[in-house]
Amino acid sequence: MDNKQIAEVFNEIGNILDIKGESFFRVNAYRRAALTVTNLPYDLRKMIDGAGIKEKIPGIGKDLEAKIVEMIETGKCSFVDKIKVGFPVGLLEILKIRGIGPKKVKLFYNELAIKTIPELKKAGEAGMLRTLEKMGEKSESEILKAIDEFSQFSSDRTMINEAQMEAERVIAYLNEFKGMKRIQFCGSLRRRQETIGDIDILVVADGEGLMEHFCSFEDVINVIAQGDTKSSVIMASGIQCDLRLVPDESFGAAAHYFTGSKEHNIRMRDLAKKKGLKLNEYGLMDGDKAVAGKTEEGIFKKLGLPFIPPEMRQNSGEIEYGLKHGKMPALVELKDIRGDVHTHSTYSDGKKSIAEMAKCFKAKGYDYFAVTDHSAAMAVTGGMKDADIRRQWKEIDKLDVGIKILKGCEVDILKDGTLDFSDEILKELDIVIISAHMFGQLDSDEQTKRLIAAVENKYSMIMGHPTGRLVNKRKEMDFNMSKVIDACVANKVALEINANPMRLDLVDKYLRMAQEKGAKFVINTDSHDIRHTDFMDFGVGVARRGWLEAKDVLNTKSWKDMKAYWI
Ligand code: DGT
Ligand code: CA
Ligand code: CA
Ligand code: ZN
Repeated sequence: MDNKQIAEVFNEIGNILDIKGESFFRVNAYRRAALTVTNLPYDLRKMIDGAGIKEKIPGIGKDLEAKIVEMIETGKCSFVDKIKVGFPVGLLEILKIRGIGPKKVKLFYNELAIKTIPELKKAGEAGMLRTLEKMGEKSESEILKAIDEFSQFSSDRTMINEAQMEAERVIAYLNEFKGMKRIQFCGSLRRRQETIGDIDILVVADGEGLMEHFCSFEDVINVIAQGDTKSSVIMASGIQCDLRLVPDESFGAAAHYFTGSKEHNIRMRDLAKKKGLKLNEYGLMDGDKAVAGKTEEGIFKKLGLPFIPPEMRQNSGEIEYGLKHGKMPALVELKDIRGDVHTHSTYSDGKKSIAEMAKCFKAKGYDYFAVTDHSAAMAVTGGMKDADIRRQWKEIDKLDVGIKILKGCEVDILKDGTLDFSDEILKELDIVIISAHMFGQLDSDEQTKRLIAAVENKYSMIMGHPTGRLVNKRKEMDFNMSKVIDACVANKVALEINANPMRLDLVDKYLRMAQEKGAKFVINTDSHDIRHTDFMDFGVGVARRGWLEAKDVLNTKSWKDMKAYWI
């Protein structure tokens, strides 16, 4: 088990004990341990020896340490198995529903014998939840809504950053195989889709022993199939990984086929057919003879197409575009990005000081970055009041770290569309991001009006994570996107592509809509810690899926040129 899985077990123990009514201290010890393990900067698996964990971890006593060692050595935790005996595990599922904590789970179980989500739904629909203590019609209908949301989102698709990390680990391991010649990950991961069903890896190698090597990777917990040219495994993280071994002369054809999307492949096959050829994963065939297949470029070329970047392969007009223009748009690349203008510091809910963030962005080679902490309405984040942000300006003025630090804020859009800082503050700022974090439930008309009012504020510069959706967790707010984009264009408010894998907001379909309307964009990581600063690449991937070029993205420019958009 890795750190994340160990933390999950500790959380699960905390939840079970909590529902069972154990003392706060005992419950909390496990929850805190989960948090500690999650935040460890090293892999616990590398830290154990015969005597236990090599380094003392604050807050982890003998008992918890023994559990960690057991989990790493056996992949199991006998304590959690023990307390699960006779415990209705459906209760843990109910806990995953937004707004339901252990207290409510206990209440529903004790009063109505509810053990599963379907039972909870039935009770809600029958109007039985509202009869319970501290519940009412409103909380009942909110629970029903949350159940709906949950069933819609309880997908087994993995977030792109987790899939990427896993793919990199597998690829590093495969590279240890001595006959390895070429490796390429394909599928939805190469197309930079926001969520990934499974990881597809393609290799060219002297194949003897390759599949044994792959299937004996320490992270593999289940081998679904092991063949000579194809194997499928389940990793400890739960992600499936498919490996295919192909001959070098078919590598391009296979890479194209397994990159997909399926819809793109089907159109490409039709195109080949019209030319009297056959396209499959072995090559572009004229009868028995391959006329292309070693490279993807070769296949596209023979079909009269320029190289189509993987992110565009969605059969959403890319083939028609290529045939018509003979070249594809020059999509924005990570190396075009010159700064990150949505970041947080300890002035609100960021984990690092401005100086630490500055050092990190400087090391990335950026020309500038903006500190954009939350405004006061986001009290849960320790949002800033006037005095706080003025204090922040003084600190920024004093810092001399060799990178331009822009004074900014992520100001909340209040319910009526006004902003959560006065004009006196806003007019002093280099970067004003307007974000809706609250009132996501307004109806579409009211929400549209509210957002447009905020966009029309003369100090607004960037609309942060415009839809508010959270990947696999929360759907987007209900509003008229087309009208809001029109307002952004008219008022010169750039649209953010929030690169945090949890958000990835806006996504391709809106980006293309907005680009057509003449909007400008900014790709930001919304970093709350150093490790988030690497999310930029995921944002760039989404921008490329939306066909954006460097000229559409303001933070590919120098600060001087970027600023000109708002003047
Ligand atoms: P995922 O894994 O659900 O996130 O999405 P993909 O696109 O990675 O799909 P996957 O892993 O099932 O298959 C990888 C690629 O293989 C897919 O993008 C296109 C190709 N492929 C799979 N099945 C078919 C098929 O029935 N017809 C065609 N033309 N291509 C297919
Ligand atoms: Ca896949
Ligand atoms: Ca697959
Ligand atoms: Zn933010």
